[in-house]
Amino acid sequence: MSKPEWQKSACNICYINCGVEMLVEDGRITKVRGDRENPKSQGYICNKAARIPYYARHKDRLTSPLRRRADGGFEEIDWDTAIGEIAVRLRDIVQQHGGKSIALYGGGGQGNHAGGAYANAVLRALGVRSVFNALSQEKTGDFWVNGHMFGSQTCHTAEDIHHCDLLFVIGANPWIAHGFANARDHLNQIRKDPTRKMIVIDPRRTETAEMADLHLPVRPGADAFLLGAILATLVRRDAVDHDFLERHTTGFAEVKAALARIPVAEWAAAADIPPDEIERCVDMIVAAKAMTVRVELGIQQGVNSTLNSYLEKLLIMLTGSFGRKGTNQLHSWLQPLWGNSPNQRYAPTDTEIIAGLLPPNLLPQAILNDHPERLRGLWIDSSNPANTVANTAEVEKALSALDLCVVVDVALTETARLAHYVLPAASQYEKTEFTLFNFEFPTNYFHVRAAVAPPLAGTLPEPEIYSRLARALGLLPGDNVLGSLRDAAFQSRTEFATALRAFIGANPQAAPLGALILYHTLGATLPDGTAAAAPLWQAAQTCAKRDPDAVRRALGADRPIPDRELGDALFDAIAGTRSGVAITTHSYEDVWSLVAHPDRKIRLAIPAMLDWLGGLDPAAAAAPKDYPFVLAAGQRRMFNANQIFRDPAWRRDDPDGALLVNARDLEALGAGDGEWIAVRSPAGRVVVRCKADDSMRQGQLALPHGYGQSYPAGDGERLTNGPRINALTDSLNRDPIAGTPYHKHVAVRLERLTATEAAAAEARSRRIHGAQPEARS
Ligand SMILES: Nc1nc2c(c(=O)[nH]1)N[C@H]1C(S)=C(S)[C@@H](COP(=O)(O)OP(=O)(O)OC[C@H]3O[C@@H](n4cnc5c(=O)[nH]c(N)nc54)[C@H](O)[C@@H]3O)O[C@H]1N2
Ligand SMILES: Nc1nc2c(c(=O)[nH]1)N[C@H]1C(S)=C(S)[C@@H](COP(=O)(O)OP(=O)(O)OC[C@H]3O[C@@H](n4cnc5c(=O)[nH]c(N)nc54)[C@H](O)[C@@H]3O)O[C@H]1N2
Ligand code: SF4
Ligand SMILES: [Mo]
Repeated sequence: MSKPEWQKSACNICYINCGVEMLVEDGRITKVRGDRENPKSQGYICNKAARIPYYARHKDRLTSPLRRRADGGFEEIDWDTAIGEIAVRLRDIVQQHGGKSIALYGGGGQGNHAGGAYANAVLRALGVRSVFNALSQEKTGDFWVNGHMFGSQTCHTAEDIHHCDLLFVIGANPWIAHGFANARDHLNQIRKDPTRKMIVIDPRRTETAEMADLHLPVRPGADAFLLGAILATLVRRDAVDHDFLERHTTGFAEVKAALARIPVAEWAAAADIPPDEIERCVDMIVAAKAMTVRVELGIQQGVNSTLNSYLEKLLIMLTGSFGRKGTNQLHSWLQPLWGNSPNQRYAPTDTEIIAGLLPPNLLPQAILNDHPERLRGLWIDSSNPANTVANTAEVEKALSALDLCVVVDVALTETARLAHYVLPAASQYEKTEFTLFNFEFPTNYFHVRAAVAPPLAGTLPEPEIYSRLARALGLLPGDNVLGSLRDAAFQSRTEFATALRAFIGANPQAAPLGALILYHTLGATLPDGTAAAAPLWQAAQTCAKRDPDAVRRALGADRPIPDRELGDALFDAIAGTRSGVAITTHSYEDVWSLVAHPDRKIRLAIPAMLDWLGGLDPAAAAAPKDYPFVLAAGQRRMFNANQIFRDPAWRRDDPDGALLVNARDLEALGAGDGEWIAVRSPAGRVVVRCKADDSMRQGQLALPHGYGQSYPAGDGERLTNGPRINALTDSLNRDPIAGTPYHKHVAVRLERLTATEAAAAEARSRRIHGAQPEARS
């Protein structure tokens, strides 16, 4: 027995990645607490972090590569066989159909982006260019708008919530879902301080709305009308920041003309918000000295997603709530998490590629289409699309139609069960990890985590998986070649840089494999076994060149660091610190240097958006008669966390993932609180337990995100825990520009069950939850 030890890491449960310390006993994580030395989260954690041991070890952890047999079952095979066979099949597909017929899906989840760098490297070297990712299930409409307004899709807004005196929350529930660091502390501080206010736009009286000074319970899907009415009122009252607009933007006149045409009373009615509440909202905006706008899925996965993102940005800009203390900002990047791909299209589905990514809503079509470049191979890493992409039945059909589907995951997921090969990864606490979710301004942070426990037997960290694949494909040079680069790395960073330049110059075909080359060379010199962080060396050089003063300020060095050493100094700080480190500290005025348009001016008028706004029809806000309820398919709750936890025992409440429904709606159906009920949409049907909840508007329902995993019950049979919500969603219910799903707006009806079906649902629930949780130590 080794001595129990507290070790530093980060929480992998949501994209805030709070710093944590973990007690590790005999190679197992047994306790988790906040890390006070983490400069971003400063000891903060929420209720979910304590449950990390349920992610780290459970009955569905994979411990051997699996190969699908002809009868549909799996057999365990060794790593060499798996990698060798996969390499041959990948080569075959590339030779017959080209790299375009293969795509990467995922490449990282809430806590892990290290593997994505390696997956991308190998697949790019094979000629693969297409990447599907969860970001295009939520944020690509926002990225599209940012591309137009700021000049690059990688310009991304941050929030200075610390210092705002008005927090304007639209379609987000930070008390539960976070979305910004230390969310509950900030919300509490704002509530307690009479000089600071909060407005919330959300159909539901959420935990966050409860704390607000003004809650606008918008009709589901009618945000564009409400935001349009608010903006039009600002313009009519001439309550815009003319000085800001003049100095920093172009196109206000066109925007003003478009907003002036909005029939405010009619749009307020469409949004179901009384006009005097809109006036009150505008009064609060006008009174604020520094407003920060915070948005999330409520509008990004809501009707008119891309337009909503545009209106949100207009609200920021027209009020001059940008580039000052307490307002919205742009932030720096160590390494952008997504790309900039204006005007690129993806041929098989004729879709716009935004931020270099393809929308999962188009995945089934990309596979099943009769297009010459249709997808035949899919490499899935850190994602469970069989549960998280619209229209489960169609996704399953598409995945099953592939010539080759490989899944890299820590767990036997619903997606893995459809793959030809499943490769078991070490968990995020058994290897080096980091995320590129670094969205802070004025000070931005980066955190490289070292392993706190050894890899579970049979698993490999992603850099090892992709190294073996690259070797089997004949892509990665051998140690005879890499050895001399490694020697140079042990001499000095400067010698390494020179040697690497010479090597890539002589071997240009190795350039796409940069991440792997760095891992096997520079990586060997890094502390605490963090070799997997080596690709960040290049990112650190670029970041230091782009923002030298901000990097110097962040490093706070006691000696002046010359430009030529700054990238290395930044990299050493990142690789050498276990609690995370500040990478850039800007002044507020610096925000203009982060705008990508050469004149640093923000473009307010986007013709496609103004056309969309002008064509909005208030009559469209009503629900169809056959499916009279609007379902928010995918609510964040105290105990859900994407597809990260499989063991149902991790939850402290809401074991069945209940359907939230207003008590009056339930009464009208003649159904009782807690009863099992069916939710039906044109795409499918799920049986759920309903829960009367008067925070819900009448006519709106909510099902949780993050359920629907199958897991062995006490008797060993696999049972599905809670709703697979995407059985109800339709891939066509999506944004016309970004292809992002309108998951917050799924038209459904409710059907009462027969006594037999209800009893079966109840019995199944008992079997799932009656199972003894595994021992955790
Ligand atoms: N507990 C928990 N936290 C999480 C996650 C998790 O799974 N569980 N997942 C993480 C991830 S990946 C993400 S992207 C974020 C998402 O974080 P959020 O977007 O904040 O969370 P949601 O609950 O999905 O949706 C936010 C709100 O949208 C509201 N909404 C529904 N329809 C509409 C509408 O028509 N208009 C408006 N204005 N609002 C509407 C809902 O009532 C809800 O309160 O959460 C992150 N944090
Ligand atoms: N209807 C509906 N659908 C939704 C949403 C919704 O609100 N409603 N939300 C959408 C949103 S915002 C998001 S972000 C997506 C999330 O959906 P996905 O992109 O599918 O991501 P996760 O659910 O986070 O799944 C992460 C996977 O990574 C695996 N994993 C964990 N650690 C590791 C590791 O170290 N290595 C590897 N290789 N794998 C690992 C986990 O086992 C899990 O299978 O879902 C989207 N889908
Ligand atoms: S806010 Fe997110 S990262 Fe922080 S402890 Fe909670 S789940 Fe983990
Ligand atoms: Mo997300």
